[in-house]
Amino acid sequence: MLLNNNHVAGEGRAGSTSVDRCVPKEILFKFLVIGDYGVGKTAVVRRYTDGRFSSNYKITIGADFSMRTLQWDDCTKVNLQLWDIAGHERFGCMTRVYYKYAVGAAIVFDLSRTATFQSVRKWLKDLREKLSLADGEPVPVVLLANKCDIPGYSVQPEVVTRFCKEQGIQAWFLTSAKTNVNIDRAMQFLVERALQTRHQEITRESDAIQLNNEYKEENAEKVDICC
Ligand SMILES: Nc1nc2c(ncn2[C@@H]2O[C@H](COP(=O)(O)OP(=O)(O)OP(=O)(O)O)[C@@H](O)[C@H]2O)c(=O)[nH]1
Ligand SMILES: [Mg+2]
Repeated sequence: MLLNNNHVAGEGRAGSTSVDRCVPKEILFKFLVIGDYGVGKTAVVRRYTDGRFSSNYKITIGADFSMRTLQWDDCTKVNLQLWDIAGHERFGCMTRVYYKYAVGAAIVFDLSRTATFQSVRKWLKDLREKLSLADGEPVPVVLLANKCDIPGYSVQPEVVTRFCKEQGIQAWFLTSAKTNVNIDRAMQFLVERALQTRHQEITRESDAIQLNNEYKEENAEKVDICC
């Protein structure tokens, strides 16, 4: 699927008319999908990766992963690896292993079960304790308030917004895996954030290499050649 290019300002595009000048790149992002059992993580991943929904609940054991490839812009292909982590407590001890190398996370809660919103704090804490980016910064997180198709939910939007602000969660979306509401938007947001972070890291690394080279050149001049 070709996503809207407007969403990737500054991400290595050589300009809208200079397709021939861009360097084609293929990026792999590992994203986590976490949250309490039964909130709809598997349903969200399935909706996003193969456009289907099933109302049968089949508990996830350990973790599953699915892929989706996005032709992000003329130069960039993004391969998304979505890790659907079991929400049941008995699998909690394995999360450190599953979190490794992830560069983004979607935390899901079920709007029809308030307790699953209260658990978001616990999932976020677990995530931040066990995972950070190479530079030590926290990974981008998006919050999915799922099952918005079920009427009469009691979690108030302003409460979620305040919570996200307090906790440094970049965005949240009302979603429904069942009726396909905002699943693509939420994942697109996470890809944008991951691309921005990657871009900043590359810029920092190339600055460091340049500084290092300048330092070497400076010192090379100072070396006395004897004999
Ligand atoms: N109405 C409605 N039901 C949903 C939605 N998303 C998931 N469900 C249902 O909720 C139940 C649990 O969904 P799962 O995706 O299996 O939940 P999970 O978070 O993966 O659960 P674990 O694997 O145990 O951690 C299933 O019966 C789904 O059909 C939704 O957006 N709306
Ligand atoms: Mg599951």
